[in-house]
Amino acid sequence: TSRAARILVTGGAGFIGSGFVHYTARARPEVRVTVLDKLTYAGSRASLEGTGARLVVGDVADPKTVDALVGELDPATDAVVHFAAESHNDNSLDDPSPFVQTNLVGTFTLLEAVRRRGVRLHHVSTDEVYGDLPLGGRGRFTEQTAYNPSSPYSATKAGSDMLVRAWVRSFGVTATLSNCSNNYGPRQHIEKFIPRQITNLLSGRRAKLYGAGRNVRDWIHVDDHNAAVWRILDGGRSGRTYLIGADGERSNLQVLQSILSIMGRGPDEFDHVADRPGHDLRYAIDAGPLRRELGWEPRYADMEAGLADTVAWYRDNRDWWSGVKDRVEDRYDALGWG
Ligand code: NAD
Ligand code: TDX
Repeated sequence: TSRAARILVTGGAGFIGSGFVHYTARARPEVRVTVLDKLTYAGSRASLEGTGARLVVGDVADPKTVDALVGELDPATDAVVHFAAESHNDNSLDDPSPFVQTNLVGTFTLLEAVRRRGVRLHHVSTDEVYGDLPLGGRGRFTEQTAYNPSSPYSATKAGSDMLVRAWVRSFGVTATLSNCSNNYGPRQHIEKFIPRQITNLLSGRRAKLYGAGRNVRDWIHVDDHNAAVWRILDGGRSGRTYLIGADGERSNLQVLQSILSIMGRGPDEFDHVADRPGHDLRYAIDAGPLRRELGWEPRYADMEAGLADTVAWYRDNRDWWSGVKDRVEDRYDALGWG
């Protein structure tokens, strides 16, 4: 009998990576999971509680650590799923340096390890590599859309995607890529839009909307994203890019008003604050090929229900976030926007 497949999950103590580990524990209990995570401000051991995953604290840009962990994997059955990144646009405008180091040098380091060891890689990326779309339009991003990133964050993610594609073509590395729209759900760091507003309201602060709130994001529940990643691991073709999105376009103002309503507040109980410099206007994903070729469908069709679950999670898990709340808000106060 063949032994259970193993996966190495980089960034598995962060928001989406820990969601992936929880999802795997539920849906693929036979898979053995090792997490490689540096436990930056964005990662936490608590996010892996109850999953049975093994956590190795280390840097994806450290070749010795990465080569040893990739070397444990069997090229015939196992894979690396690469979530580790610096992920917050606002932070990248304040100090881009860790973005270049982790997103570019880290992805390079991992690519060299999978190249040496012949192990398959799945690279997790973002729709922000395509830049933004005009407000009010109907166009959507496809795999053919030209890369046009706006921020230091999205530029380093775009560069990491290009490295993966080049390693496939130049060195024959086996790798798939996915570019997903904005995720929401449990265990998202409270610097991000949705959990920031929820925890502001839970801690006696006011919600904060950048500019007029007309910018549009295409929201997807984190479990739908991770179900799609598993579809790609199972059936994706090497060298291909799959766009992941759940037709969840909403303006920031709409999302905020849903949160206010779920939490029993009035629709005007928020502050307009200074806008993010270079703020992308609109993102929208055409996930047709993923649906047709790999048979993926989102389960959280109703964002209101997903948001209500998310509000409940932050209400029930104050210990997970309350210790860092003051620091996150002090940082926003110092930034000059937000
Ligand atoms: P996150 O910031 O919540 O988590 C990132 C994790 O990576 C943290 O646990 C952190 O400790 C770890 N990490 C950072 N630097 C590291 C390093 N040098 N070595 C090892 N670990 C390191 O991010 P997230 O929102 O969960 O995003 C995960 C991935 O998904 C990223 O690649 C991001 O670009 C991508 N993505 C995110 C979204 C979204 O809406 N959040 C959408 C599409 C794609
Ligand atoms: O307090 C806020 N008020 C506000 O109006 C914050 C933190 C954000 N916003 C706005 C900015 C964006 O238009 O909300 C929108 C979402 O902001 P973020 O949560 O910072 O996400 P975004 O910049 O869209 O990027 C996210 O989606 C794509 C993730 O952080 C990225 O990692 C992912 O690649």
